[in-house]
Amino acid sequence: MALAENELSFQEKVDQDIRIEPKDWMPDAYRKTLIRQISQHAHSEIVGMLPEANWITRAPSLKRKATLIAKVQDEAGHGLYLYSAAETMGISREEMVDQLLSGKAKYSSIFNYPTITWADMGAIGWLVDGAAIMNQVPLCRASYGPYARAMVRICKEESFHQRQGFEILLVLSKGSEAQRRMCQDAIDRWWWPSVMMFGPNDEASPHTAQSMRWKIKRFTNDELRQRFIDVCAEQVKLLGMRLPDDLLKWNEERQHYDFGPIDWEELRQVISGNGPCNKERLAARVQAHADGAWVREAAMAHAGKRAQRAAPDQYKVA
Ligand code: BYC
Repeated sequence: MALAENELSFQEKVDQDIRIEPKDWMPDAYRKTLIRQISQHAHSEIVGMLPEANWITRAPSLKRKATLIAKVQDEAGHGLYLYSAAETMGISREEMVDQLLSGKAKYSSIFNYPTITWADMGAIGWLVDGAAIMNQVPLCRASYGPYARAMVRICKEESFHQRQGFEILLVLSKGSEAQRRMCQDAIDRWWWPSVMMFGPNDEASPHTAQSMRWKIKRFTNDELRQRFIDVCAEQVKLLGMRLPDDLLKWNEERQHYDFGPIDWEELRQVISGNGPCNKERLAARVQAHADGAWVREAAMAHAGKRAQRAAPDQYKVA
């Protein structure tokens, strides 16, 4: 009975757009859903550094190198805000990292594709960050306070990344024949994986309906995907390029672009570990974690010394 009352008043708060904060009562399933979504998102930011880091040493100019380094650093920051937001729900950072490194936790499918040419840095910025923004701006209004607040800063930085990526493609699109080909090839390879980033279609999505009731999600996967396609179908014209979809066509009646069928089997394969780079990405994270062990140990030793110095005399160890 007490639980039902709690749940009722929780849902009332959500319905009235009153933010839920860490010390407030919340249903266990709400907590679990948020830990799942926020930690998956954090892992995506961390794994998302890998495909781009691949181009830091090969960026075509010092300016491009500096901007790419800054972008990759931003992604690390996003991962840290998100791990912190998830920690407010009672899970530790170590547990989340363990889940990633053991292959138990998911991260976004998109980061299991290879970055083959410099144009891929542009396509990732324009399409992948573009899809991320479309998905994440509504999360700034998510019902859970620490998540929503983390998303505000993340979205500002992602917008900058998106423009930076578009500008890379714009320069290539005005370049030589070979540069134009490279630009189109990157768009061809990144388009469908970006469309899939929004997740399964609404009928096949197990979490959307409940997450909408809890106002974690404000729009469904398909609604956000459609908005993304509508925006990109116009922006690609500015590049003088095309999206690789022969069925893409403005539908006057729907006031949206129609688009071709999505290869859901490809998404399923990539999510279940069989994408082109899944094994490589996980191996790189496992190696990075092992290489960083001495830093964690040094930080713990330093923190221990500081705590001892700050402790009253009677607690000090000789
Ligand atoms: N990849 O019922 P659904 C970024 C999973 S951007 C892998 O729709 P939900 C970045 C889903 O987790 C990318 N897995 O679930 C950008 C669930 O599995 P579990 C990260 C996916 O949670 C640029 C199952 O499929 N952004 O980081 O309601 C540069 C059923 O799906 C994918 C976020 O994470 C996928 N594409 O909706 C650097 C944003 N799609 O958990 C970095 C926050 C679905 O039952 N997250 N799955 O085993 C969200 O908005 C939602 O979690 C999703 C999925 C829309 C992704």
